[in-house]
Amino acid sequence: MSAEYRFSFGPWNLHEGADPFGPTVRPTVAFAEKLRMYKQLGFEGVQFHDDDAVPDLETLSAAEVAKKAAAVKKMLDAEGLVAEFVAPRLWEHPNGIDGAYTANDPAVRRWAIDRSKRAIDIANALDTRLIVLWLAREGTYIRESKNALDSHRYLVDALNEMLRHDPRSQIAIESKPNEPMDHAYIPTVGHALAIAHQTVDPDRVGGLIETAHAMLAGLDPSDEMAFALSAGKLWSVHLNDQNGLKFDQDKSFGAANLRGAFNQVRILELAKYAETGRFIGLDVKAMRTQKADVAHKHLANSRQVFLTLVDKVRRFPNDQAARLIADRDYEALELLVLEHLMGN
Ligand code: 3MF
Ligand code: MG
Repeated sequence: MSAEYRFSFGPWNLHEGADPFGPTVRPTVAFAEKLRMYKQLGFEGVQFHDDDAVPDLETLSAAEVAKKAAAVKKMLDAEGLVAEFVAPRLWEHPNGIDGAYTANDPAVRRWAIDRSKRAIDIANALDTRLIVLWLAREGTYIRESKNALDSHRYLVDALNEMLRHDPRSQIAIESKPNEPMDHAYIPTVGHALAIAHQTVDPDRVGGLIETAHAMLAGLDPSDEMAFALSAGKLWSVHLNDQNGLKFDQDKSFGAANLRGAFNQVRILELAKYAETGRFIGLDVKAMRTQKADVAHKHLANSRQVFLTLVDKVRRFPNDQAARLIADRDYEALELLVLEHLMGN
């Protein structure tokens, strides 16, 4: 019996369809309504930004934040859902305009760490140990605006303060090479794991790999996953897809590169990721053209593609492949893979 995969997504994946060139095209779905949709779509894990869980948390006292987070925990319980992680959303606040942990202004760096500690407290109230750091604006638009040596030291300082704030929390860094910045400081999971080893507790710092982010770095997402898995450090994924080097598209899983999706599922299967109990997160956006009543299909579809590919991996003709590998006949192996994916 193989373990079952557990699926998650963030409430931001049910969205109004705004993009940098046009306004919203769908009404807002209330948070409680979104939670009701999770189970129907086949998901049990909820990924949170700190302010998805507690809106306007900066204007509230610690006691008020705790109270609101406890109320969200009750909502999750009522729907049979669990929180997977909490991520401090530092990039939308005016303080974080030029970076948060790596801002030049020490007062901003202090703010960023204090807010991250609050995110950890919210995670505890939601009964999850996992904190995700997408380091959105930790980078530069122009190199000369920051001292990158200092920036890396600031990142380690911030991680250390978070690790010390709660000795049980685990921090997964979601690497991404660019967007919104020209260059981000932790572009790949290799950078994330290297910085983990400069902290006071390397065992509690790992990675979250997003398909599109790996592709934007010109890397194969399945190899990025394998690197983290080989170190026991793949603590979540944001599966989606990306059609070449352009803006971060967050397309449905497998929609642009089915073979790439197959290889991501293959590596997760080879590593027995399901047995770790970690979630398969989908970070996918509905197309802007999608009408409101069907603006959730990208989530169920991505999950379905994942499960179909699990089946494809499990039914792959491994004996035939082993013979071709022994013969080093990779042209024949390639055809075997393609025919398997095409259904032959
Ligand atoms: C940005 C992302 C983000 C993060 C999310 C959680 C909108 O490219 O992928 O999703 O995953 O903020 O940290
Ligand atoms: Mg993501």
